[in-house]
Amino acid sequence: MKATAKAHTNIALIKYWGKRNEELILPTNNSLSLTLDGFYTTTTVDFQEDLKADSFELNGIPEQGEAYKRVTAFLELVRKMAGKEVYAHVASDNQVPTAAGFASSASGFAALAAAASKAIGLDLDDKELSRLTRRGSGSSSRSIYGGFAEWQMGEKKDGSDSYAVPIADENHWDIRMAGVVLTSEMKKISSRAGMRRTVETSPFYEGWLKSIPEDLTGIKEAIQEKNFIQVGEIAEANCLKMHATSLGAKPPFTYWLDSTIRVMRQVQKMREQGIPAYFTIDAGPNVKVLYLPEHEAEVERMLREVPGVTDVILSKPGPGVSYL
Ligand code: 2P0
Repeated sequence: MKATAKAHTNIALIKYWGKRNEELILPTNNSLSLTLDGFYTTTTVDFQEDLKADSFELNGIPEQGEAYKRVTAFLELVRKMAGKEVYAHVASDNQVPTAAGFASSASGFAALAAAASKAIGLDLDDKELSRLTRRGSGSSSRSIYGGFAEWQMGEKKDGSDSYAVPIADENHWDIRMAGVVLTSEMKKISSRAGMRRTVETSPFYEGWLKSIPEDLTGIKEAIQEKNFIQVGEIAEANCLKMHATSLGAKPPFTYWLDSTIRVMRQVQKMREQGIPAYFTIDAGPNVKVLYLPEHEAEVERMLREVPGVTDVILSKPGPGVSYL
């Protein structure tokens, strides 16, 4: 009863920012992301009849705190699904620079869901796997697929229609993303807490939600047509709207640093110089920049000259979940 799976992280171009059900992790809107090559988690799950409890090792180090709790709570769901009372050794190897603001929970839970479900004898298809991994972390539902994927929020109370679907795989279009590292400090407000406060208190939240359907239609059309400017304009505006909701929260907050704004300005300067590039920012200060391969050298050079930038990590579209 042992299996190993590998999943890559993803970055949302249309953001997930709020839940309608916290326990089932059901979102308030559809989101759409790009899965990235190079940043992934490989996880082995080994269920053994003689174990008295689960154990979790991350990059060779045994984990006991919050990370362990989330893993074991997730394994509990898998056990219930399979109708088996058996514990597991879980070993994860994380090739995700979390300091760069690349979410490791997306690749982490997608790899765990795939390995655990296979090891315990459940034979899940991609849709079922996406629905399961969603319970670990919402954004991981999109990491089941390579390239572009959309997490459909669904309508049902039990979450049975809330899972991701593929939009275009990693071979559809060679679009690039640079992760711009500004700080490796842990953020003060987790994305979970930040989205909760925003949903509960921000008067801008309603406007954010209203604007999503048009962004989704536009970006899906642009992805199919490989219209880079349309993808970039929609993604950048969607990110700014998400961050605007937090400024309206009570108490207000922002994930941005002064250097975050400097990078945003530098991306605008690239466009003024004829280089099509657009930014997106998640629940943290670091910035991701979308660009095309022919502009890679110039984009990297211009990002590295911004004061406060400590590293720039370049990536291509990556594949969906796989078994090793
Ligand atoms: C996203 N983020 O769509 C958005 C944009 C952050 C900003 O998904 O509570 O770690 O585990 O479901 O998936 C981060 O939230 O949250 C996130 P949970 P998750 O990528």
